[in-house]
Amino acid sequence: GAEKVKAPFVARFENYQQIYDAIAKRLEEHDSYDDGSYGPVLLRLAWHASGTYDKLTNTGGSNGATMRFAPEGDHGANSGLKAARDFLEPVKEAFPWITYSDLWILGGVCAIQEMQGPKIPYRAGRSDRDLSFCTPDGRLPDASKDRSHIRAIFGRMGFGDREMVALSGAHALGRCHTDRSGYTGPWTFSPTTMTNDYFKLLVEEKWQYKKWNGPKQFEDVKTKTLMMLPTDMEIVKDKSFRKYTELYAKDNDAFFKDFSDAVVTLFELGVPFVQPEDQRWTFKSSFD
Ligand code: DDH
Repeated sequence: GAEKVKAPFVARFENYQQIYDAIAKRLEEHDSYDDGSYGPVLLRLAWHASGTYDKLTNTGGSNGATMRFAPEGDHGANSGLKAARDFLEPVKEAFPWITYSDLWILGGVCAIQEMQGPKIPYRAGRSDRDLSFCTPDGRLPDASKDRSHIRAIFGRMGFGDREMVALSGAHALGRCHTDRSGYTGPWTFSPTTMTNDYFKLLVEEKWQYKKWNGPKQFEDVKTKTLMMLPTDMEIVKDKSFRKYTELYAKDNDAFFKDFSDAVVTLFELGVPFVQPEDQRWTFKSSFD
């Protein structure tokens, strides 16, 4: 008689939407972390997994999830990201078929959408690789540096000025921690909601050096509660960057559109996908 062959499990959109929903649920349940959300640190994990990409050697990027291993996990720039990796561990246990590298990026997508940001279309297909794929230290930006450093780091990934400014708008979210980067404070008054406030504040507020024992950073003159990194100030001081900063300060829709496009590119750098570009998935948010 005909033999029944069990079809192998091939994950589809619905399976990834289930994981999205599980992450969104955990975000809602664990609301006493930092300013009330793991969202910002989840986004930072996805960005630091991706931002190691080097287009010349086609190394680094989100494929591999090599930050799991000491050489890369211990890089100064990745300080504090264990909180995000640990947050996602129960999700990995519940859905063991997803790779860490796909999960970390899905975490970033979920964080942006759940914090009321734009939709971030997603492709699956990253594989986990061993520690021999860890990238050398120094591929992520150093906040104490200037515009030429920003252009060197993001240019190495393949980005232009407009995308660099759009991506910087992620600093509407989250905060600096003295025990992680050495810097302190949030960039905006609503660090768990995605807005264009980062650009508005850069353009509209007056900024001065903060007087303290820590690294050189800026504070707003009016309330002294918000912060900007030296690299953030370059986004408004450099003429070419400023053009886009002013655009995004005036036009939140333009910011959301450009941010989404640039983040999709960022999250896919160096990944050999099978799923075609025109068949990305867009996940439903918990409030859709
Ligand atoms: Fe960032 N970022 N980032 N950043 N980032 C920090 C926090 C967060 C730089 C430095 C820092 C991007 C670009 C840059 C987020 C997202 C993104 C902190 C503080 C430093 C320092 C870390 C800590 O103390 O906990 C620099 C420099 C740059 C640059 O462009 C030159 C980009 C492109 C993104 C992105 O997501 C696309 C987020 C979110 C946080 C908040 C994390 C948290 O825990 O809160």
